[in-house]
Amino acid sequence: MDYAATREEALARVAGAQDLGTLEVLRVALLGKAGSISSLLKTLGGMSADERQTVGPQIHALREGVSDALAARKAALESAAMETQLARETLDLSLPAPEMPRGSVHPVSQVMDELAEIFADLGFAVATGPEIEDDWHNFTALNIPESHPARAMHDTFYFPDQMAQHGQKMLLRTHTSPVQIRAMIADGAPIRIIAPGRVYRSDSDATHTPMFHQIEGLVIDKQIHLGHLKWTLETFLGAFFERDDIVLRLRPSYFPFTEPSVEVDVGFALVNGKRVLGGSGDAPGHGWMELLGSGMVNRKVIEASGLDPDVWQGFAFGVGVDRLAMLKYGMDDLRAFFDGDVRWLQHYGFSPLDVPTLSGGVGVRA
Ligand code: 2NL
Repeated sequence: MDYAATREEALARVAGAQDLGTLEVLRVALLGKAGSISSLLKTLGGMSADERQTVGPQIHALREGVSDALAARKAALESAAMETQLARETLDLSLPAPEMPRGSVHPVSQVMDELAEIFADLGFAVATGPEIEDDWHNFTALNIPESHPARAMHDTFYFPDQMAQHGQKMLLRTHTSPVQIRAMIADGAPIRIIAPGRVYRSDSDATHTPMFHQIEGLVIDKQIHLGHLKWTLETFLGAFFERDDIVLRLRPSYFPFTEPSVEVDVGFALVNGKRVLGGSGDAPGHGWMELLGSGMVNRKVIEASGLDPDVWQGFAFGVGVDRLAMLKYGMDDLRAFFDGDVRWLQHYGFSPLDVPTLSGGVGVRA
C-alpha cells in the first residue's frame, strides 16, 4: 500500500482546513477511534511478523506526521483567530470607569474628622474613653454635686446597682468630660486634647435624642487664660465654618466644672430666612445664636485629676457635634441623623474618598 499518497492527501486536507471546527472534524476522521489512520494501525494485528516489521514503522510515521501537522495547523488557526480579535476589539481608555455602588460617610463622622483635622493643626490630640462610665469620673471629679439635677435618675441612664464597680454606680456617660479626667490622671500636664464621642441623656423630642455626639476640648498648662480660650474658639469656628468673619460674644454663665464659666454666642445674618454664620450679631438683620459652653477649669477639677491647681490652669469647652453638622450642612431634623435611612445618607453623606484636610478644605462635597 502506498502510504506516501495517503500522507500527501491527509496533509493537504489539514492545510486546507480554514477554521478550528473543520480541523477538529478532520482530526476525528483521521486519528479518532474509527479514523482512517487508526484503522490502518488496526490492520497490523492481522499481518505476519515480517510484514509488520516493514509496514509498522511506515504507518506509525504516517500517524506521527499527520498528528504533528494537525497540531501545527491548530496553533496557526488559533493565533490567526487571536490576531483577528485583537484587530477588531479596541479598548477605549478615555471612557470613564463604570460607577460602582459606594456607601457614604455619615455627616457626624465627617464633622468629627473635620474637627480632628482643625484641632490637630492647633496641637490638640484626640482622646477617647469608655461610654459606660462610673459615677466618679462622670460627676464627682467634675465637681457636680450630689444634688445636681443632671445626676437625677430621669436625666441619666444608670445601670442596676449590682453592676457597681469599686463601689461606684455605673452609667452611660452624659458628656465626654470623663475622658479628659482620665487623660489628666494618666498623662498629667501640660495637656492639649479634644474628646469627641457619643453621650447619653434621658431626653427625647424633636431637638433631643437619647444618644448624641459631643466634642470637648481641654488645655492645661501654666499661665493659660480666657484670652487663649477666646482665640482658640474663634480660630476653630472660622476654620470649621470656612469664614473669616466669625464674631463671638462671651457671656458669664455657670457650670460646676469651670470657674469662671462662659457661654459663647456666634453672630449670624438672616439670609432668605436662613441663618448664615458670620458678622456681629448686633448688626442690623443679624442675631446671636448660643453655640457652646466653656470656661476656665475649676481648681477642684484640676485637684481631683491629681494636678496642683496653683501650678496648672487651663480652659475647657463642650459643643454638640450634631448641632455643628446641622448648622454647616443645613439639615433641620436631628432625629433623621439616627434613623439609618440610606436615602438621607445618600443625600447628606460624604464620599469616603473625600478626606478632609485643612489645605484641601474640610467640607468638600462629594
Ligand atoms: C456645656 C458645654 C462644657 C466643659 C464642657 C470640661 C471638662 C473638664 C473640665 C472642665 Cl475635664 N470642663 N468641659 C466645660 C465647659 C462647658 O460643655 O454646655 N456643658 C453643659
